[in-house]
Formats: sequence, C-alpha cells, structure tokens
Amino acid sequence: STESSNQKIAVNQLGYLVNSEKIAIVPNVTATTYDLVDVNTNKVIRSGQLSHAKIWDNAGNDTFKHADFTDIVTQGNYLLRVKGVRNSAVFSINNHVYDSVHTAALKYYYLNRSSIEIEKKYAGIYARPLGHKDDDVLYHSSAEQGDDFKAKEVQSQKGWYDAGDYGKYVVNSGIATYTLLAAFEHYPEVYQKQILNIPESSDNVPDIINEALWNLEWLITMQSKDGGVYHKLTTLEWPGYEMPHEDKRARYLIGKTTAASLNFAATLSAASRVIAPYYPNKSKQYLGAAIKAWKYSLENRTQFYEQPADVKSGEYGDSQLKDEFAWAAAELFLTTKDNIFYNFYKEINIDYSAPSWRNVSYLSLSSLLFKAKELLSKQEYEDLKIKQKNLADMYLKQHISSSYSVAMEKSDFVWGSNSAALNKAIVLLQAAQLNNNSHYLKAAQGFVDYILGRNPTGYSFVTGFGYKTPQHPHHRISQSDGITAPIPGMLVGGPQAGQQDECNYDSNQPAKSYSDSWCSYSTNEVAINWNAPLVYVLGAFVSR
Ligand code: G3I
Ligand code: 9MR
Repeated sequence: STESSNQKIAVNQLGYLVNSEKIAIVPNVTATTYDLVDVNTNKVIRSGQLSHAKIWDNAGNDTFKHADFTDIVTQGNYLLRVKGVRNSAVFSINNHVYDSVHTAALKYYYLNRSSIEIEKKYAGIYARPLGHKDDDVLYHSSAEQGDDFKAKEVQSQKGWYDAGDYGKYVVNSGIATYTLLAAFEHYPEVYQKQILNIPESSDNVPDIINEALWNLEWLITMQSKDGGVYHKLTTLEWPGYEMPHEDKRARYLIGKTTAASLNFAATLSAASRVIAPYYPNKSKQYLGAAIKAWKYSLENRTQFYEQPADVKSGEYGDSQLKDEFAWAAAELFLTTKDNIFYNFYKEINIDYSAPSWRNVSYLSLSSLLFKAKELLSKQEYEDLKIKQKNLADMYLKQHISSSYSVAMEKSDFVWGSNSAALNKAIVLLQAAQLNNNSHYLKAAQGFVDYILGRNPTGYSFVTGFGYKTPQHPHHRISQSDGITAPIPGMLVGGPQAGQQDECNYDSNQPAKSYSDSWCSYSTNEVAINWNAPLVYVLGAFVSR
C-alpha cells in the first residue's frame, strides 16, 4: 500500500543503552534479513535474520518483523536497512542516550510555571513575561461554602499550567508532583547532582525538589478554612491562542471536592516527608494541612465534582474514591506513623493497576513498599509485595507476548495513552527494584523505546528529541510564542482511537490514531501528569 511504502523501520530514535535489549520493528516487508550499518564508517557490521511477520491488533493489517541486535555492544551511531522499506533513523548505542531528554522533561515544568517571569538566562529563546499572577482570583459560586468567600479575592499564586491550557487543577497536579518526588526518593543519586538551570539552582536543595515546591506552594493555597480543597483554578472559558501574559480573563476557584481534598492530603503528606531535611518548617505546615484535608474528607465523603453550567474548563471528575482514600491513608500513615491510618487503609478493598490521575490506588502500594518495611509486620509487607509483583508480572507477560515488543493493550490506548505506557513502566521498574530482579527492566525499556520512536506512527513522542518529533502540540505557549520549534521535552498525549476532537486522522487504529496538529487536543496535548512518569522512567535509565 502507499502507506507502507512511506513507512520506515521503527527504532528508538535516540538509541539504546549498551547492555539493553535492542529491537527494531520492520513493517510490511517480504525481506528476511536486515543490515545494521555503522554510519561513521558506512560499513555493514551485521547482516541478521528478521523474525517471522506478525500483526499487532492495535495497528490494523500491517505486518511487523523484528530485528534483534541486542548483542551489539560497541558504542557508535547506526542505522538499519531492509529491502522494501525506508531506512531507520540514525540512532546511537551508548549509555548517555537519555541524559538530555531526561533533563528537558524536567525543565518543562519550569517553562510552564505560572506567576513568574520566565527569564532568558534560564529559558533562552523560551523566555516570556510573567503570566497569571493569580493574586486576584475570584470565588465561583460553586466554591462559596464556609466563610472564605466573604473575602472577594484570593491569592493562589505559583503552580504549573496544567497542560496546553492555563488552568491549575488539584487532582492531576497531585499525582504529577508526587511522581517527581518519588523519582527523587527512588533515584537520589541521579537528582542530587542534576542541574536544571532554574532560579533556585544555586541553593543546596536538589532542583527536582525545588521544582516540585513550585507546585506544592500553589497547592497549599487551594485549601479552604474548613480543610476542604477547591477542585481547580481556571477561567470559565478556555483561554485563547495567546501567551500566558495575554490571557486577561478572570480566574476562579471552582468547586470543592472530596477527590481534591484526598489528593491534597496524600500529596502534601508525602511532600512533608520528602522535603523535611530541606524545609523543616514547610514540612510541618504541609502535614498539618494534609491532616485537615483528611478530616474534611471523612466528613464529606461524596462531594463529587459537578461541572457548573457556566464553566467550560477541564473536569477531572471522579466518583470512585476508594483509591484516593487508600492513597491518602497510606501517605498519612507513613508520615505520622499513626496506625489509625493503616487500619483505615486495610479496611479498603482495592484493586491495583498502573496509576493515573483518576486511579491512584497503586501509589499507596508503592509508597508503602518503599517506605513501610519497618512499620509493618513481615506478613503484611510480603502480602503487599506480592500484589505489586503480580501486577508487574502481568505487564511482563504482556511485553513478552506482544508482537510489537511493548506491553500496550487495547485498553491502554486512552486519552493520554503515552502516560498510560510510562505508568506501566513505573510498575515494572519498581518490581525490578523491590525484587532485585532485572528481567522486569526489559519490559520497562520496551516502553521507553515505544515512546521514543519504536511505534507505528513514526514519531518520537517527546518534543525536540528524535528524528521525527511533534511540531504542533496542543500547547498554547508553543502555538503562540512565535518560535517555530515547540518547547522541548514535552510528552504528547499519544495515539488513541477516540478522536474526540474530530480532527483529521490517517488511521482509526488505536496505535496509529495520532495527529501532529494543533487541532488534535485528544492526541497531541501535553500535561504535567503525563511528563512526570516520563521523568521518573528516564531517571531510572540515565547514566549515574
Ligand atoms: O470513565 C470512562 C470509562 O468508564 C470508560 O471505560 C473509558 C473508555 O474510554 O473512558 C473513561 O472516561 C475517560 C476519562 O478521561 C477518564 O479516564 C474519557 O473517555 C476520556 O475522554 C477522559 O479524558 C480526559 C480528558 O481530559 C477529557 O476529559 C483525560 O483523562 C484527561 O487527562 C484530560 O485532561 C485535560 C483537562 O481536562 C484540561 N487540560 C488538559 C488536560 C489534558 O488533555
Ligand atoms: O484547548 C482545550 C484543551 O486544553 C483541553 O484539554 C480540551 C479538553 O476537552 O479542550 C480544548 O479546547 C477545545 C474544546 O474542548 C472544544 N472546542 C475546541 C477547543 C480547542 O480548540
């Protein structure tokens, strides 16, 4: 078909670590062999056999063959050639292939800060004036409960823009911040020495902590006097296609929900623990606020978000809060060491699956496994460990049986599918650590390869990193800053067949239904809770 003649051999466009599994996917060929070419000498250093052709049920009728060159461990730059298909992109084999994309993925948060001028010395060409000071936020009628609203305006500064829009939402900002803090806790040797060149870089605090603090300092403002937490801070309509400082619409605190209160309790409790050595006073303040939010949630267990008629911004609605209760209880147990919280946690009957903004059950499991060994009985701890391992084993099986060498099931192709992929990779990486068993790393690496180009769209899904990367993300700053290249280091949402935006797509297949266009907010937006697992997963693979 015309589609296939235009396809390339799919590789991780940045490359492979020296000792990792190295697989390329060759679409729609009858050829049975491949050549691996050293591009510096232009010599064929390997002529190998392709695997048998298989189809992948997420990608329609295309057939795929594997070229496995895992045993090539000589650092260098390479490409693959197969008769009947375009050459692969040039990629590297070395242990630094992910270092700069990892840093850029974290720097994205600085470049998307609200309430601060983004300065040239930190941002280069992406410098921009202060946007959304948020010192004059209004109470929407949906947030007028208790006494707070008697004050007309409220300060709710700092925080990161959610995504391509300029809203700030509690529930997904919680998991995003937590995931960055977890990256720091699990790979401290990576983050102790990383320098992001952000305004706080000259202090003695790791930059990832300082970046997380920018959002924590916003989150803390979202709590009302009664302990409940406002759901979001946004304009009523979506902002226009304009830079942050050009958006002059009034901004409102909207809704007060149990989901936001529990997310807040969990995130600030975890943060209290992680920042304690650096910011002891804030640590105490955060824990106090977390406990207040928890108490509010117990007294208001079903305050679900309902989008008011005059509000058009994102909903982040959720009426299944068992998982939020579990997560908050686990984090409060870890920080206070008070068994009352663990007893509450034990009473909840939870299913664990890879985390998302809406299903945070896994975060409780992960935190307990990494931090509660001394606090639990041996039996309790082992039970939790087995639950984690069972989940990872399921993903590992998916990887092994995948004809595309990636543990992506049909149900993973949702809005933000790329983050679904990377959150599964987190589960696998944690299984590798907790069980001291490196065979989980192969499946985690499979997701890194998938995200960075070994997928049927031909794109590396991180802006600025790879041979072919998104040029038109649904990101208002990148769309309106007058700079051709989008802000680097951003993970786009990724393919999924929902096509809620009704843009033009070349394919209806889940793994191919992706459009690199501004129009496609359902596959080509970016979000803070999507970049966070990218940071975590790359952090696990960067050279230390
Ligand atoms: O609840 C149903 C479930 O029952 C069903 O099986 C499943 C099948 O697709 O769909 C589930 O609902 C999905 C929901 O997310 C919860 O996961 C919807 O289909 C899906 O459209 C929805 O997508 C969300 C999207 O907003 C639209 O609401 C994304 O998760 C969420 O990341 C995204 O977030 C937006 C903000 O609202 C605004 N800012 C940008 C941000 C990123 O695009
Ligand atoms: O731009 C909005 C994006 O940030 C949101 O994630 C998305 C969620 O539904 O909505 C986008 O706004 C679109 C709106 O929903 C429908 N009309 C077109 C808007 C973007 O062009």
